Amino acid sequence: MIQPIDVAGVLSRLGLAEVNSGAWVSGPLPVSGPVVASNNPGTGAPLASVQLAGLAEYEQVVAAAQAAFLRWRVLPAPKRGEIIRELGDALREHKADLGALVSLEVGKILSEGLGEVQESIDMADLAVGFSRQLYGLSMHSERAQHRMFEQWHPLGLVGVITAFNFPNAVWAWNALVALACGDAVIWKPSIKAPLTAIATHQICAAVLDRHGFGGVLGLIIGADAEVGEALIHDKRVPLISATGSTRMGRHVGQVVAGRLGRSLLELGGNNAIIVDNTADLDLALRGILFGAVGTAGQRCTTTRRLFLHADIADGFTQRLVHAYRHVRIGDPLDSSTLMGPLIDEGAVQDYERAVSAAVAQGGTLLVGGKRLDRAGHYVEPTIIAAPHDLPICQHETFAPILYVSTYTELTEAIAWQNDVPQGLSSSIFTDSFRKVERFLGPEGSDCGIANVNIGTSGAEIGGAFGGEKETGGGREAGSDSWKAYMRRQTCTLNGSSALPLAQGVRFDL
Ligand code: UN1
Repeated sequence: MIQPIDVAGVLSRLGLAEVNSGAWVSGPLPVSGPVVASNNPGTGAPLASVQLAGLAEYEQVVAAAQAAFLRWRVLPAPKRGEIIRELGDALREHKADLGALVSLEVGKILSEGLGEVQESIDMADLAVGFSRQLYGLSMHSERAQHRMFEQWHPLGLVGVITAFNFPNAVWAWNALVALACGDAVIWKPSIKAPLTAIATHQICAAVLDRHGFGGVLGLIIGADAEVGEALIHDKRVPLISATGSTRMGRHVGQVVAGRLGRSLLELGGNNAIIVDNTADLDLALRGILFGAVGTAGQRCTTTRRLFLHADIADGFTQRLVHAYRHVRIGDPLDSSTLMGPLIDEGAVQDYERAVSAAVAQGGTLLVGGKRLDRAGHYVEPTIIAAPHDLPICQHETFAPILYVSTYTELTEAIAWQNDVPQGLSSSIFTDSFRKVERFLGPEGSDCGIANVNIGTSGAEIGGAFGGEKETGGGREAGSDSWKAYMRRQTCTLNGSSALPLAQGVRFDL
């Protein structure tokens, strides 16, 4: 069923004009860069445009953030939390329109567009909780009548670089926690999803403005080579949190390390599912479909590799191929669609190149493999039977391509799953407790995320999110990820009338 969506209504209710500024503090700043359209990847038609910001506007955004930070950092954290609660309410109020905009701008199906905004709302709730739980440890001093403890202070300006595929939630993972921690945030979104960023910024900046803290959120949309480089080189920005490709993250990490800044990197994944011969195969089928086909394969957590136990491999592969043939591809706003388009023509070409390379290297195409002959950037979800060591299986292609191999020993499957440069997400389907234990133990999955009887994608925000190796090592969202956005201070207080030195050192005149 196509549900007619009033695109003009969505855009206008979200405060978007035909041409929008690429630089924002409380409101839009005047800009003079080139005007770039944001296209609906499902049709190729432009939704609205953004006029790009340059270095002069970047300086204005930084200056506003610096000034606002000085006041924001001294507002007690629970009071900051009260304002973040209002941010969550504002996102709730605009969830329907913002979710539709996510679908319109990046092509994910509406239920996922809405789910993404829900993820941001959940982050607001979590950040409100954090605002009362920025706990430091206290230690027993080795010296009499001395007291030691750690406390956490706001860090400063946080640069948040986000990718097109989660144009709303990844900002929220970072920004809402950073705000609870007392930081100011400068957001540089992907140039492929600027409208979602502008809409999100306006909703949230209005709340902060109402409380006199407009400048703590800044938005800068411009060329990577210009404003992106300025941001990562900027010593006034102690933390850069970047989500995107490993290539981008390696550059960001090196530049930020070069100025001894802090970076939080959430980069490429190459996630695998192991389906054991003890698995509930119906569950596995559904988990793989969502993991590999959902979001048209454009999540960093997308399932890209599948290891099937030899006992079940043939029959299960047939079922999977059958299911792939029935995936409804089309308009992401049609409620019966399961898979929308890729983001742009470049992504379709990457998909085509990966399919050809896999076949040239010895893989066998089982289903899919072609772009669809229609407007927009649609491709078929694809399964390729591939020996686990095919060179292409080492790479993340941001598209719905699944490489399938067969194993006989779990040890072998775990070794294969770990034998890639990336280390984000992993999962096993099995009803055997012992196999679960092997998968989750120190000799098991080497990823930041390890799941049992659910797929690799769709993580909840309560756990720390991120991965090892070339995934970059950063952790965002839940657990104690907030610590990345603060500076830690160890304090030793002497309440005695003596001055004993630690480690028994004597230094008497
Ligand atoms: C991403 O693709 O960058 O776990 C993030 C998931 C989502 C987040 C994905 N909650 O799939």
